[in-house]
Amino acid sequence: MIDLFALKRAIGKLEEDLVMKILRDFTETNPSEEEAEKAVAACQDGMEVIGDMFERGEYFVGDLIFAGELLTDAMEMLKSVMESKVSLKFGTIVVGTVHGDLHDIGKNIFISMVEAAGFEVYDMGIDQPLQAFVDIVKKLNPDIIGMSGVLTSSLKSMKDTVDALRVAGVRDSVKIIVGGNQVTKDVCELVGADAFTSNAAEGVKIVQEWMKATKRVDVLKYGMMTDLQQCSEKIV
Ligand code: B12
Repeated sequence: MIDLFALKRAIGKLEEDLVMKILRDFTETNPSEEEAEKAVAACQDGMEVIGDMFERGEYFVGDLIFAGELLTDAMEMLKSVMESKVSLKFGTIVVGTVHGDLHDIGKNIFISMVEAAGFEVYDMGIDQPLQAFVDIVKKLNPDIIGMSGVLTSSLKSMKDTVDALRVAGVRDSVKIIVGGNQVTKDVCELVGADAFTSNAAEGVKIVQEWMKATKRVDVLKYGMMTDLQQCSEKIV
């Protein structure tokens, strides 16, 4: 029997050894699908604690980086259980850092969190040209594209990328969320994205809402959603 509160607290406190011990013990008990889903949700809750502490100035960027790595390792351990027993793929999301930008820490944190939330993620990497986004949409037909960028120049790259998707005739086949510390509602509108965020946990909530709207993912699993940063549309 896994102690979900202990798992959430250990993630929140970045206690790597304890997190790994809890999950190792858990996977050795031949857990059920339901238990595995709850373990993923507890990890996600722990990341929200970290996000809150970061916003309050109690954790720093280094802690976020460590948290991203910790969650990646935790998900690796849970994957062995989930791949065989849990069907948690609520949607497919392609995530890349836009052209000219080499920063990927925030992107990787979002990827870890959105994977933990049950999305199938394709990580394009950094400095991705416009055509790479067009090609990947045509190839994978994802539900969602996530674009990351922290440089001022990245905002133009985001807009150029959305324009390229439009010219290629694939813009309307995907939802687009832009992330990074500079994105705002105005930027989102200018870029032509559907939503924006400078908080990975909030980004996860936004994409979950989208999938719930389109694929009827279980609302109760994630609880009540807060006022999300939609760019041009309201969640219904
Ligand atoms: C670390 C860092 C670097 C590292 C990056 C390492 C790496 N692997 O990413 C290195 C050393 C490579 C680097 C290089 C440069 N950097 Co730098 N860098 C930073 C620094 C200190 C931290 C960035 C970071 O990781 N933040 C922490 C993460 C967690 O935050 P985040 O990215 O916003 O991500 C969060 C959210 O935005 C969201 N999110 C992010 N992406 C996405 C995507 C989606 C889809 C979603 C939903 C959410 C989401 O989730 C994350 C968690 O909540 C910032 C300073 C700062 N205050 O940001 C400067 C900063 C971004 N860099 C800057 C500069 C100038 C540069 C250089 C030009 C320096 C130089 N002269 O070479 C180069 C540019 C290289 C390039 N072409 O990209 C400037 C940018 C100024 C500007 N306005 O354009 C900054 C702001 C520093 C400054 N104050 O001057 N940098």
